[in-house]
Amino acid sequence: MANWHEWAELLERVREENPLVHNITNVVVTNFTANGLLALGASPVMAYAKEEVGEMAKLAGALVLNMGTLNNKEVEAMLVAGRAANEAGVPVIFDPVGAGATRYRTETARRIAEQVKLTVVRGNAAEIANMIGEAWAIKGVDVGEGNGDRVALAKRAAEQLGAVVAITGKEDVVADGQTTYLIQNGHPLLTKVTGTGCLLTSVVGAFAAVEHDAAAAAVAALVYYGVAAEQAAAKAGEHGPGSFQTAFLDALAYTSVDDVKRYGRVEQR
Ligand code: ATP
Ligand code: TZP
Ligand code: MG
Ligand code: MG
Repeated sequence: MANWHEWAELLERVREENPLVHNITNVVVTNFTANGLLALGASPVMAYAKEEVGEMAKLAGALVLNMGTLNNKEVEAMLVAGRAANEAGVPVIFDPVGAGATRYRTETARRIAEQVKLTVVRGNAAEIANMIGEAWAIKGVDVGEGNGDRVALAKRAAEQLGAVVAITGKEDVVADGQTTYLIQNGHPLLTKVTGTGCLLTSVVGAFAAVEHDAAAAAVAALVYYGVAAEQAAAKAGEHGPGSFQTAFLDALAYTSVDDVKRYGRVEQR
């Protein structure tokens, strides 16, 4: 298998290069996302006006599009930014938050995928399934009941979307159409803090900014993030979600390449 231990070293490259990550994200997670990217060692910017997003996307190392609290004005800006990023060769990372929950979200996710060349799509199983025209229950923005084969789903989605697909949950799956990886890090407390999925999508952006191989960037980002969550839970988990959130931001800053190599659980499927 590809040596994911080598990919783990991308964490150091992010910290050295401090890439600018342009986010068009949702109102729930904006501050948490900016702080999480700073803790990692990246440089966040949020910019939404259609008059400036093309210019900003071209300056960035990665563009992150997140549909969490979408409206038509923002969708228009996402399309402008996405096309500009494509022109400049800037990777575009997409989080189809709530795809499948309403027709508007499902249609918008598909429209963005049609009009923008996406590098990585990161979502829960329901969002990814609904984005490619398959059924999977969703409750608002959270994955619903479903016991489909997530590995097979990730592969189909990667083929159909022509992008690396990361499906997260208790176990994470990354597929690039040829190879599939399973990552078994993380902690249930991540489900008790809003925006941990959205921040993860932006963290994938930071890794994709420093590494052209998008599957390597996605695997490295996910394993680092899961290990950081485990470290945070060990320090502050018993106090509950509030203390965990603070400890997690700290862990994003202090988790090292060695920690990722030691505690990472990655398999090829
Ligand atoms: P959802 O809205 O369905 O929770 P999301 O967009 O918040 O989706 P998640 O799938 O929750 O995204 O993924 C965010 C992070 O939380 C990932 O690192 C994932 O591995 C982790 N995670 C989610 N659920 C669990 C769990 N039960 N145990 C361990 N880690 C988890
Ligand atoms: N509602 C719209 S966006 C959002 C909520 C609660 C945040 C979702 O964040 P995540 O990372 O998917 O939990
Ligand atoms: Mg979650
Ligand atoms: Mg989400």
